[in-house]
Amino acid sequence: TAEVMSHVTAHFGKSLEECREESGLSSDILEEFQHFWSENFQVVDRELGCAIICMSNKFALMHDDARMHHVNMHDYIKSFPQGELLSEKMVELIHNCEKQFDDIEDECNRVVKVAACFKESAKKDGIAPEVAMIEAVLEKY
Ligand code: BOM
Repeated sequence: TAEVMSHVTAHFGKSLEECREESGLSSDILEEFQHFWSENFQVVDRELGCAIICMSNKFALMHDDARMHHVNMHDYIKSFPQGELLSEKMVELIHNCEKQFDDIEDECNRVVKVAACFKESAKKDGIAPEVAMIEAVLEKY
């Protein structure tokens, strides 16, 4: 659900600042991670892909090849309130996106494509949060 996704995003997004330098993601591109879900934010920059890899590594959500770790992602999402309502769906959406971009060799470029696909799939499924929903739960993490 969008509500659960707002919690996951709020928590995951807290790791952005730790990853900014090594990923080269400037604040001009993405100031705060919750804007990822904004209608007018375009998920296109390679540096965002690098940042998502760095952030995922803080929680062991990826394998060494920058593909999703299914079990750890499932457990991570389940750790949020009502997370069991979202975990299977989210793993499925991300995995379907990974399959579409499997041929891209550069990991940062591949991950940003997967993330853009995930954002669109989540919107179609009605599980994309509004930025305001994320801001409402930021203080919990
Ligand atoms: O093959 C790459 C797998 C990683 C994909 C991660 C896509 C989602 C990243 C951007 C959105 C984040 C929102 C919530 C937290 C997800 C863990």
